[in-house]
Amino acid sequence: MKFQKICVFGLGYIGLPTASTFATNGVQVIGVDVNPEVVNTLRNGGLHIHEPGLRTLVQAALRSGNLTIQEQAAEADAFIIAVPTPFREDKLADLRAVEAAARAIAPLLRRGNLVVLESTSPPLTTADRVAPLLEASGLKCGEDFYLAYVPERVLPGSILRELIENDRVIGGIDHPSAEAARDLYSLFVRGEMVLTDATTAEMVKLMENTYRDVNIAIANEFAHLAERFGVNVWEAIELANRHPRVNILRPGPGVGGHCISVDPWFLVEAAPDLARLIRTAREVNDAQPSHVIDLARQAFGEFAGSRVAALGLAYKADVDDLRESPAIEICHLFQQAGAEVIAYEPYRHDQQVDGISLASDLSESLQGADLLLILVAHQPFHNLSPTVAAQTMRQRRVLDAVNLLNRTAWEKEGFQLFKLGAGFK
Ligand code: SAJ
Repeated sequence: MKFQKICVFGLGYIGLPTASTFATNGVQVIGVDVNPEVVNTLRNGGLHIHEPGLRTLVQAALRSGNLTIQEQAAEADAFIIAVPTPFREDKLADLRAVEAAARAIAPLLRRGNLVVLESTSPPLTTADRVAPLLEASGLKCGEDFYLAYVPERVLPGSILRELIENDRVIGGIDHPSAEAARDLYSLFVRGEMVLTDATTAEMVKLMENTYRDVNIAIANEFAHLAERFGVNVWEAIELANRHPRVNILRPGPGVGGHCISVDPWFLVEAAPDLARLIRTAREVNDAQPSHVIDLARQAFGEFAGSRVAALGLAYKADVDDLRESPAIEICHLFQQAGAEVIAYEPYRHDQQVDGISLASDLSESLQGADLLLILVAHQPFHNLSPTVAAQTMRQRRVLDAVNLLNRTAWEKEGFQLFKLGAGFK
């Protein structure tokens, strides 16, 4: 099947790189976003998100004349839905953006078109929620138009490379739909494309992220056990990982982001009676921020009236994404304990984030601090100097939640260094 013009809904971390990559591969792309600020920023040559290499790619796509950005969708050969599927307060999937996109596509749909859902969704969303909305057009799914679920699997921080190189799971509502979607993605994907049905593809996506969540949960639980038994978990993991079939992940301040901290709930929601381990893993990881403040109390006592410098607010190293960030939750917990928190996030230039003051540089956040919290292992923190910190801070106390700091160097400068999963060891 040939695609000359496609329409991509949602210009976020997935939709924008996808739209731009199609455009730089010769396809005419209409990038649609309901947020007028996003549309304006992109049209004016700006970028509303940080991802290595993305600026250059978007500029190339715009310069080629193949990418246009607008608030309204238009007729096309294929439609890709790459909008967010967050969860609500009650942990149920919020499919409103997916449904709104499907409703917007219906009046534009023509015989022979392809519709692809990329957004992570609970099992059966494509068949039971998206197909009926598209069929409001009067066209029949499978007979008049193709429909497929093709999950994105790219790792924030490496999106541009993984978009092209990763294998893709292509789930068709029927086999011709899977083949049509394969034809579309073969325009730029170099990984293998494996065809299956839509519900299997939905399940595969959720399994991938749930698998990672459960593995991080066990790493976090190992950290708790190590803290109790006076063991350094980082050393223990390194030793255990010498086993040829063991690969334990890293404990940390918690699991954030819009994927791994959210997606497993879609399985819990779909089958609460079956997803017991998955729910427990979510609970273990969600409890990490309060574990961090408990550790800080255990190490250094109460915080009322103290000044706390928090390094990193993003959900993981070297991204600017703050969604579901455990670091933000930890800052709030310190504030609730009466501390004044000054955070520094090198990838953001806001003055405040969710009621947390942001320093404009590292030394401003360290100024007069009684405690230094290392919450994210961003590259710019790797060379953090204990000598400078010792001169700037009021008290030499540090809690490292990500095993970033060299104990010997910091202790040499008179710091009390407490590490998650290792204590003062
Ligand atoms: N984390 C740990 N310990 C680890 C690894 C990660 O605590 O050993 C934490 C991170 O700090 C972060 C969270 O987990 O807070 C998630 O980070 P991540 O790098 O594991 O994953 P994401 O959310 O950035 O991207 C994931 C990826 N999924 C898998 O690796 C199975 C990516 O391939 C998906 O495309 C993405 O979710 C998505 O969009 O679903």
